[in-house]
Amino acid sequence: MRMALELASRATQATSPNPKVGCVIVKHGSPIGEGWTQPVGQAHAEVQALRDAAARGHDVRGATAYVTLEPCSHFGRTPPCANALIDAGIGRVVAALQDANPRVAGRGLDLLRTAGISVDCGLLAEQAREMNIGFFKRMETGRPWVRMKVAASLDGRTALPNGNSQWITGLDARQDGHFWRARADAILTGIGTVLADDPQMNVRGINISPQPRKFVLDSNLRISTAAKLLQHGGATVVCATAEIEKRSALQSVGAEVLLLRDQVGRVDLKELMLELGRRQVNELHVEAGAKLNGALIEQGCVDELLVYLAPKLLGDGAGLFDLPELSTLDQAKKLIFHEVSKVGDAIRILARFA
Ligand code: AOF
Ligand code: ZN
Repeated sequence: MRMALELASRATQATSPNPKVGCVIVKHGSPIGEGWTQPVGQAHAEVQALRDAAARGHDVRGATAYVTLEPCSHFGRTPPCANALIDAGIGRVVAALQDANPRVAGRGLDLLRTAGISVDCGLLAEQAREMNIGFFKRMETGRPWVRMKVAASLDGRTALPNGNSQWITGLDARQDGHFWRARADAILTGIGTVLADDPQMNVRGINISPQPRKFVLDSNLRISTAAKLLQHGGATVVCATAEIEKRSALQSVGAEVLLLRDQVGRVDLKELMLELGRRQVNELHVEAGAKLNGALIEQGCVDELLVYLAPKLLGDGAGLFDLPELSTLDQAKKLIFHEVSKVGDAIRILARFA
């Protein structure tokens, strides 16, 4: 199963919104077929592994298939993998965990058992879930897994009091940030960041296709049609205003304008998360300023913080999250440190809301 997980990690971002799955077919203790999920619409991991075994001249009858996700049972963009395994004469299937897709959800394992295949499920389940954490979150809640990236000095400052904020962390941490952007289906930022930094909000230095979709939260449509992040298409401006001239100006440069207004005339953040889920965004990467960061946390929209801390002290200056003032400590937002590591000279913390 560890090998199957390694194979799953070879699947590219082009599989999205499909989960990345790996499959190893083992006979007499040796791997005879290996596969991983192909770009969306193409073969799933199991079919690839069966093809690989055939191409290598192996007979898979009676062999064991280790799969990082329950084999599918439905006719989606491709026919069911469970049937492919049955037809090939596989003797045993070991799956890491059940598929959360309601179209599958145990039916794949049932199909295999009914066909007389011996089935076990649960091996390295946690690792398998982590690999597709966004897919599971979306299937279970209709909303994406939201990862918020921030970079600050050791004393939690993102800028000097005069606003100077360029490159608080070193090159290694910035490159690592692109790795996290690359695994996201979409990147969200706010108009404050766009006006201050004019970011491109794309992935650089890693060869991926397609690029993550870009979303800018801009309640009153203050974004310029010349903003860099609108340049190469794939950007959506999320607003709370119906002003038609501003909207058509943005549309004329290829941007999509999405109106999502709550009762007090602001963008409805929870509704935005549901909309992203409907648009099959599994993982959302947020890079925004303290205001939008704070609002998203306050609305319970954030699952995980990706924090880079540089070994510097800035003293006074802007913080990371604008949150309402608390009066008692038990009101504090609670997280658990999921992973802590060093990236270049920075510390990287992945912290999840408890
Ligand atoms: C598998 N093996 O490698 C993957 C699976 O639209 P389709 O036909 O590509 O099906 C997509 C669904 O199949 C997806 O939502 C998930 O439930 C499952 N993904 N299943 O047996 C795979 N990637
Ligand atoms: Zn399948």
